[in-house]
Amino acid sequence: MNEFHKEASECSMWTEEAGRLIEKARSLGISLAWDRLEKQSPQCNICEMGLSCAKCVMGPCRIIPGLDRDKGVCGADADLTVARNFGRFVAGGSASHSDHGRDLVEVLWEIGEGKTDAYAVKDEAKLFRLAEELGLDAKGGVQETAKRLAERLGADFSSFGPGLAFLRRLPRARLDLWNKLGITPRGIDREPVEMLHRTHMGVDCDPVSLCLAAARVSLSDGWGGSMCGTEISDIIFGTPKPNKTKVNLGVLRKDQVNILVHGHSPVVSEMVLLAAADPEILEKAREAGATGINVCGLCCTGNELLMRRGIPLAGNHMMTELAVVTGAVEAIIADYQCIMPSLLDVSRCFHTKFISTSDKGHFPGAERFHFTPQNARELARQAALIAVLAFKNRDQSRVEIPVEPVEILSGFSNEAILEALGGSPEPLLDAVKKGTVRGAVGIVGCNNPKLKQDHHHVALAKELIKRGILVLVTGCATGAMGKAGLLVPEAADLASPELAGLCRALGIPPVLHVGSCVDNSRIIHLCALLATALGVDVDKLPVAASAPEWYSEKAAAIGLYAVATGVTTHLGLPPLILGSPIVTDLALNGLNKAVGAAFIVESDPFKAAELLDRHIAAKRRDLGLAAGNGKVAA
Ligand code: MSK
Repeated sequence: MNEFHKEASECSMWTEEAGRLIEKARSLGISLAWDRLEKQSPQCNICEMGLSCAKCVMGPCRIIPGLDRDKGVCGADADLTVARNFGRFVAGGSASHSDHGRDLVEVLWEIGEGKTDAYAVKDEAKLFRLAEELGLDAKGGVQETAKRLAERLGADFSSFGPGLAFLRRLPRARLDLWNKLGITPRGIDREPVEMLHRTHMGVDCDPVSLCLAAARVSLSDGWGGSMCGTEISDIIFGTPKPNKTKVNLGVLRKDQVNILVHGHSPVVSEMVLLAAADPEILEKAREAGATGINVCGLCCTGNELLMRRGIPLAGNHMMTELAVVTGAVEAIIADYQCIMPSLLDVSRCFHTKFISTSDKGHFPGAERFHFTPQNARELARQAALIAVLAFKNRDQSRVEIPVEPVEILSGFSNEAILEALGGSPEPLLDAVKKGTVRGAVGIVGCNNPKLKQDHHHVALAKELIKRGILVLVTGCATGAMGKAGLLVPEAADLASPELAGLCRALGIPPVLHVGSCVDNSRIIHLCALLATALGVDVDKLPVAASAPEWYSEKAAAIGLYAVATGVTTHLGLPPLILGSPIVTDLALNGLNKAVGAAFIVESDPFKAAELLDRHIAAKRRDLGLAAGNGKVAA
């Protein structure tokens, strides 16, 4: 055991299930993310500060203020270099979410055109509701309305459309503020492209202007691409309703063909689910010696299936390599985003087949299928058959499934939350006014090998519910909360007496699973609904967001669109901006003056809970509400 591993073990860097499999991987000589992090350490602190620039070949430059290297070759100083880098970082995250949203718009359009028999509209009521909300003619049939809606939302990707359709969901005051600041997003594709242009050498040289443009980019994601992804996924695959399922690696079956769907989009995974239930393929699985086919999820593709179908979630981001190390996985069927390239290497150490399905996501060495709405059914069958054949090569003596699964309750779409509350936001607002619910925090995002695994998510959530603050959870935070037993109604025992009473009356957990990465759009939509019902702007609400273990460009985009929408956001790790006093001050303070919300950076989850509690207490005071019960911040 080397020093890094020793230290990590001593302070329990990993969850119990991870620890056992890390030992197994190490004994097999398999390199995991933690090992690679160690080899990369110490990481370059110039890059960590956001002060390196490789955007042209006069460089690369490293800005080291005070060491006579305070400007790059082009003359960019620390503030400009950091702002340019941050702008591109946010553009990367926004483009990823929005391109995912585009895929859903295109599938809806194919349905509308009658060009696919693999996909159909499952939630017709939501289709018509959304069409009406957006002012479309919804008097035609399902197919015609699907096409109209797809074309309307498709226009939002262009610069020449009528303006982002979902902006009408915002309180007027927020929209006026964005217009005043010049950050109202104009087109879903336009904003990230413009950011790439602005950050080319010799375009936007003002760090503040670049940061405001980054906010506009992120808003094109939250109120554009991501919201399209969420809403259309609901229409095509069904709006989630509360359902019971299970999480952790214990959901893998020793006696069955295990298929893990990984990535973000429900488009492929829903077809895999159908293929796994095909009697012909099930028969082939039995012939191979298995008792059935077990489809489970990883990361946000997992969250999509969990929310809508109750499909078990095998693991979050930092569990993906370890899922293969169980030796029980026949195939990983991957779409895009957050899929570590190392999964190919780990899969090669076992009998696991790695199947890529997106024309955008190439993984050298993978079995490669290019799914389209036309061939999706057939390719999903072929992928399932590959998994079935791989079962014959499984060495059962190498299988180690380290834990028993844990039950969770999932499926809390906004529709489901409002239905549980009687159909309108009023009962939730009443509970907030009375202090039964002191406020709400959305805990979102990833795992990061730099942090003690899952600990920051779980500790923060426990502290918040104890203080009477409802928690909404998305993305990879879900696996952490589920494993800790926070996603079942019984977790009410850990909440303040008032919040516990409400949860027991409604039969819901104090930590509600609301979806995948793109489904953070549900949270900002709910905030807008509550603010409108209360007659205030979003920044006046006793709410906040947190990404305690984030790692990705997408998480930065989510954090920034939350803040720009008026939701103060905690980060467990700082973005790569600390090399710029201007950008750092803007993120932590200046944005408060501009948009009424800012970032809080705090790596200790207990201190973070205290800070978020104080923020919520202040918002309650400003609204003239009593402090509310639970452990109240001074
Ligand atoms: S998958 S962006 S690790 S939440 Fe959405 Fe998880 Fe973060 Fe990827």
